[in-house]
Amino acid sequence: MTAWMVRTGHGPAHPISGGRPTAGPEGGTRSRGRGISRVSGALAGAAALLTLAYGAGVGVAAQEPAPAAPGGHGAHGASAADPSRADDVAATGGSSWMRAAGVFSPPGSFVPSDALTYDTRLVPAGARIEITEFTDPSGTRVGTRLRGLTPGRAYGMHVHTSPCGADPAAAGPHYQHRPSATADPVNEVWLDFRTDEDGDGRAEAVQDWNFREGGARSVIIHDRQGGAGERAACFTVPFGPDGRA
Ligand SMILES: [Cu+2]
Repeated sequence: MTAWMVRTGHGPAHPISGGRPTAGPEGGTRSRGRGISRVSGALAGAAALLTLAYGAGVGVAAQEPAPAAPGGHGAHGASAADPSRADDVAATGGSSWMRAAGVFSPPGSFVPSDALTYDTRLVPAGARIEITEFTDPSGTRVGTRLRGLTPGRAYGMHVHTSPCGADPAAAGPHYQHRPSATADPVNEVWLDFRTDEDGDGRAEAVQDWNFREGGARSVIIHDRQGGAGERAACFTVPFGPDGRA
């Protein structure tokens, strides 16, 4: 709990909670009317783009080889280079959709994986992770689904800055929207979850900002919830404003 809401920087005191900041052209003047209708038009265009992006995402997914069926713990997939990975990326206009899936194994395993477990009591070899990212000009939505972890246990998870390595520290610190600012779920992406009786869990985080290109490259699963904890596992994910890194 020590790192919860810790302020590490010395910038202006933004309110931590309170939802989305009132960004936009309204400023001090209360001019409505035309501005609003222009915004509405833009929103309608964005909605059309979202529809296109979703359609494109389905199309890309349909062309991919089917990922290994969930539930087959311990079984390896059939694809060539990295059997744990099945990424789908679709981008249209200002929005994009990305999915990455992995099967955890310890560093140095015979079959290399982008999903590494450093503590097999908490994240057993063969446990599975899926990360989805949807991004458009209004923000970013990151979701995760996990299978085969310890049943009935609380885990912490965040987006980190660097790809995973054999050393748990390789993934670097938390990704922060405002660098060196507050360590909290508004300025960072927190995906804390609790597993059910089968060891499965899920979480979702919605932000009103987008990742910087190449700035967010992994998720870390921690042994406890909140802003800190031991690094139990890591999954390298190509987060990005356009779903690629
Ligand atoms: Cu973390």
